[in-house]
Amino acid sequence: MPSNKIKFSYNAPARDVESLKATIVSKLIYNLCCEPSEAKLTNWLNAALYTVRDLSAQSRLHTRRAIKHEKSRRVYYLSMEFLMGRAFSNALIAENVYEAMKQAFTELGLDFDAILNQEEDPGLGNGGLGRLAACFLDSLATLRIPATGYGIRYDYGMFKQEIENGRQVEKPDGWLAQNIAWEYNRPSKKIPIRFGGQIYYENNKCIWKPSDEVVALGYDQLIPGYDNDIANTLRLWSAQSSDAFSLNDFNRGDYFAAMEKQNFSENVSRVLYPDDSTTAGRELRLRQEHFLTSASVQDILRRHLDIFDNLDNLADKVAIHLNDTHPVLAIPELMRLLIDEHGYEWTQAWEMCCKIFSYTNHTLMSEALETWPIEMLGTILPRHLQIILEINEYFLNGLRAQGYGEDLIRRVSIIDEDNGRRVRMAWLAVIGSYKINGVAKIHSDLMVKSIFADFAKIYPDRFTNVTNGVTPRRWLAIANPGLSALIDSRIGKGWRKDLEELSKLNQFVDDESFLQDFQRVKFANKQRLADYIKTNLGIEVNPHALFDVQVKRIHEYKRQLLNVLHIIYRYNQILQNPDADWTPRVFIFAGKAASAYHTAKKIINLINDVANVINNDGRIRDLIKVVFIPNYGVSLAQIIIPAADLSEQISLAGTEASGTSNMKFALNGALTVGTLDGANVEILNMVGQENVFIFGNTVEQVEALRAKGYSPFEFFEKDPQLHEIVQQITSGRFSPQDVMRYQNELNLFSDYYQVMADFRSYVEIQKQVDQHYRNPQAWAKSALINTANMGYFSSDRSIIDYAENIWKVGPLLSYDKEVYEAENCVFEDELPEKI
Ligand code: 26V
Repeated sequence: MPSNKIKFSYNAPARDVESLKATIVSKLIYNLCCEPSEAKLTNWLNAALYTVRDLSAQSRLHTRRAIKHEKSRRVYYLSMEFLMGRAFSNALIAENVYEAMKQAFTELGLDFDAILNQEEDPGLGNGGLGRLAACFLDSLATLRIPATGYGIRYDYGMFKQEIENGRQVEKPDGWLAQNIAWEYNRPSKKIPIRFGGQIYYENNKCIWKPSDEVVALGYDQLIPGYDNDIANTLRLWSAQSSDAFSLNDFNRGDYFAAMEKQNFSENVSRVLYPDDSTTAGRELRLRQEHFLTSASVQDILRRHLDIFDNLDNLADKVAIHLNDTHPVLAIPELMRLLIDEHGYEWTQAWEMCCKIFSYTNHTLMSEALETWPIEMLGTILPRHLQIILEINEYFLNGLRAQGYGEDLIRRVSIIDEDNGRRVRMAWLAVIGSYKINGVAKIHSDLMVKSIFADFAKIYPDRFTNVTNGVTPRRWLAIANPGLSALIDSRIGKGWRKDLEELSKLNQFVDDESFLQDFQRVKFANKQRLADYIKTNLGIEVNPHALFDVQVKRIHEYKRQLLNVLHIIYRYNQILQNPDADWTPRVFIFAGKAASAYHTAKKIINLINDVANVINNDGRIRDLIKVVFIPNYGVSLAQIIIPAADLSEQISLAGTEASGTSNMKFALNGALTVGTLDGANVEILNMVGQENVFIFGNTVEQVEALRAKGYSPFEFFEKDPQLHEIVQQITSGRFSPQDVMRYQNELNLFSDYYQVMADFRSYVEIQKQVDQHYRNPQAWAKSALINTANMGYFSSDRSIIDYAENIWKVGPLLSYDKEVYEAENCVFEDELPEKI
């Protein structure tokens, strides 16, 4: 039968240099309405972003069609944080137009690197957890797995860090002002989010009458897969006040009341919360968590109903992943929607939920485990609290029926009755998820022995491990073009998609000419960082010195303090013994402290004070330089990590769940000095003990010390050099203008993270580091062995593990228009008779 649908065609975006040039200029004129001769670098960046975005948009079209055609099971990754880094360079690499775009700009007479550097990082995360989410999105798209990330489009991300007189100063990060041309505003994706009010019953049915409503607006970013025709989306929600709820005030003529309400509702997506305990229990944070989860779960159901007639097969088609407990309210929210809005019975709804959710735990530290006062939850989300209580009752009754005792029941109840009745979000996550994983082997083992010990007895099959990984595209291909080119020239380009291919480099570990090339690349990266330091801080560092790097959030458990103690030790030793054969070192730090985390900020102050004294002490003759690089973030990491010789991973054993910078450093040929903590343990297994410097107490030793009553004094007393260092710090040797500065503030004398206990073994291992570095060939060999054996730590491997063992999802087939048309699918390039 002849179709009277309207056929259309569209122009596929071109990729050759000539076309790219023309497209960029067209975008500049037609999308940005900008005169080329007057365009600023940011205008050019945006024009180029529009250009490459079109390429990803085409992949997105194909992906959507493939999903509809295949009716695939899909992954939804819910996270309060995504640290995406720059979009431009990543998209260029993924779409395979990096070189062509560079050439296009060169021919236009513009400095390509300067344009790349115009893009600011969206800092929508605190640290490892948010960056992991970004690496996972990259891997999901590259592995062709249909997935959507959901998060919040905070107006203000992580603050900008400045250092004034050695102290951290926080400045707001208004990243939206840059108006980056990468996202799509989706005005049609408005979702109502309700808060407060009352619940009551009518005919045995619970009715929630909320008192507030905000609207969640969706903003999409495309996540292009590397070298394929797939693009997934990251949808970030922004709050807008709801007309429905402010209309009353307007109608009453109370303009200011209406505006006040508007401000209040829009506050929900205003600012990212810091990962410290000072904000624990803040109401706005709870509202944010509900905002993210309610918008996302409603959107997930809408997407499902776009393809299927009803929700009966939801659990077959949807896997929702909870990145830590922050999005756990998605569980009661799905229950609410299934029961109140879609008419499912309670037990039927619960059965579905228990097949849909999975949860990753990212920390064992008790202060990071979220709990909410029951009254607060009941005031803000009365219906959700009621559902949580029903879940709890159902769960506990089940345990009683199985004969579990009241002691255990008290411990595993979602409601903590001992601390003023609080809702334990991690317990809810475990009870509502079919799989729970830790992020490195040691962490997953400790998880089931410590915080989840009771649950591991109840649900022995739920707990598993998925060791973290990092994306080779950003952390090697983009961050380290020199090393990438060298690797390509010897083993080809396949490692970008299969990082295990790096093991082919093992054949060169004794190849002198290769090692020389490898060293040359490292030196160039060190030079690049030295230039950055010179330009931005005015400090001259010697690129021939050993670059000893610790970059990560500033936290007591990560023990930047231990690093400082070693620097002071070295300083004292050089002064006492100036003519010994010292290995020159540049100690590089970067990282932010939560703005209310007093001790962490003191540590930054100490690093800068020590830097000031040592860098200006002529007797040291450049044998030590200490540099604190402000405002650490993804883009800075891309400059620092490839330049490192030594990677400091020195957390107290049992405290760092995994770490991911440890993987990025080793991948870029740095040797690790580290404790047996997190993924360090697995790195050791991969590279062998000759190529990593392990020191310090093990988890068992840490626990034993704590059990017998740990005292740092024992360690000062038996170690005069340590004693002297502590004396120097506390008596103002590094803060002569303010001698009291470090008297009580560093917790040196309580020392919860056992810095003093590991000091001696740290100093001893650092001597081995010096010795190894003195033999450049041996060092280069170790460094290459590190790079060659990091294949396991690709986030592609992590995602394959999640996909196969947790989510049970597979890759999309290739888009094939002819196949679709032959099957008479609805995705022909034609319009329906009526839109
Ligand atoms: C805690 C909190 C507390 C309440 C306010 C908001 C907030 C936001 C973040 C956090 C920290 C979550 C834990 C976390 O970031 N863990 C890190 O996860 C990395 C990825 O798995 C892992 O490599 C690090 O070892 C682990 O510290």
